[in-house]
Amino acid sequence: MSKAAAPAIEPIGVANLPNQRYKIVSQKGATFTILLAGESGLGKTTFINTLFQTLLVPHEDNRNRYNKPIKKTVEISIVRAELEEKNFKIRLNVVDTPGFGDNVNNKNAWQPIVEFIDQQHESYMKQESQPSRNEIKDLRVHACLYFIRPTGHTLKPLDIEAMKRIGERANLIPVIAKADTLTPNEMLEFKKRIRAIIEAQNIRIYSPPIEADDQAAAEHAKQLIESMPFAVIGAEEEFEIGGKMIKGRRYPWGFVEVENDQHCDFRKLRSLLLRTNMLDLILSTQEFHYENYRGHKIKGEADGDSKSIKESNSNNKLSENPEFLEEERKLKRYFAEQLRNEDQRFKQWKQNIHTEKNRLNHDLANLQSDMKNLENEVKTLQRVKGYS
Ligand SMILES: Nc1nc2c(ncn2[C@@H]2O[C@H](COP(=O)(O)OP(=O)(O)OP(=O)(O)O)[C@@H](O)[C@H]2O)c(=O)[nH]1
Ligand SMILES: [Mg+2]
Repeated sequence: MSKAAAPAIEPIGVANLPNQRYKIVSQKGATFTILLAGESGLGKTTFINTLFQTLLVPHEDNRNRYNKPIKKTVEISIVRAELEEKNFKIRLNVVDTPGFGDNVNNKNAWQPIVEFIDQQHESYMKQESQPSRNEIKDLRVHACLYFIRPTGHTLKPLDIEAMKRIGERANLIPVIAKADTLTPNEMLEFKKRIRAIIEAQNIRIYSPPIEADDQAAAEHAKQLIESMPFAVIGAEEEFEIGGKMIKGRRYPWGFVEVENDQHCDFRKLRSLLLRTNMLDLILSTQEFHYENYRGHKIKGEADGDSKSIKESNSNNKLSENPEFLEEERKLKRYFAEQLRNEDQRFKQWKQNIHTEKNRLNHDLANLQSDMKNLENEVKTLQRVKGYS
């Protein structure tokens, strides 16, 4: 965790915040937390440095920074800064996470991120129920930027799963990384495909509200919605072009500018995060995602423990699983067959006993008849010998 001072060189627009639609005027300002998620090496750390280059993460030595590769993020790290413009203060937290993709099995790579989001809701809920609530530490995630690899094809199952889970818990903002690696047409097609998947898979993403009574704001919101998922370029280097220092990436075929709307959506995303929608992101986190978590938690506690709820959910899911249903059918068939065999065996046994009984009865009758004959013989002999 590091703390960075904020030497504001040029205003980034937080002074506009009190004019945003919710117009919360607060002496204390606001706390705003952004979390970065997605595969490893997509430029998450670079992006955040690009977004706040002059404000948030000053590099120890810029000359070295540009010569050596950026270090891989290996653990969740939180960078904090205070921004202040025209007396409006923002306590900013940026949560950088290690990208997934290095493991052989990435199945649950999103787990630490989801846990982090839940833990922050949990911690806020606990602090809220304390008698003194002056010093609440709030790290609830207001915006999660999810970085998508610019393949130009489709979303990976891992992305779909991760985005689903994050979208249920926080304001999810999908971002296409390294936009400079796709042509404008490829980018348009890729965006269309991603939007279709997001809709088909019911992934909940953040959508800027459209203000009916403010036409300019409504127009801007529409533009933002149409641009999603935002295509971004991260670059920490500045080049002198026409006497101006411009942030971008230089290639043998040309120069791509971070802040050029023809090249990428960086400016739109920055506007959404820091100018036009910061307060909406904060309030929707409080009113929707946090309340949702709190509601589930309280309901879970009232119904027993949350584990038993999870278990019953997973049981319900099991009974809908086709593999499980097939297995169940097989077992039923096996038991029915066993029952039929046993029944047959019992009938045969009963039949055998019946036959045996008949045989014994028959033998008994024979013995009785033999006995009768012998008795008669004895009587005849006694008569002959004159005993009677
Ligand atoms: N072409 C291109 N390269 C980029 C862009 N952004 C970052 N990179 C490069 O991609 C590499 C990885 O960038 P990082 O910012 O470390 O990526 P990360 O997502 O933080 O990676 P992890 O920390 O491993 O999760 C670096 O060499 C960057 O210079 C971009 O917009 N376009
Ligand atoms: Mg990183």
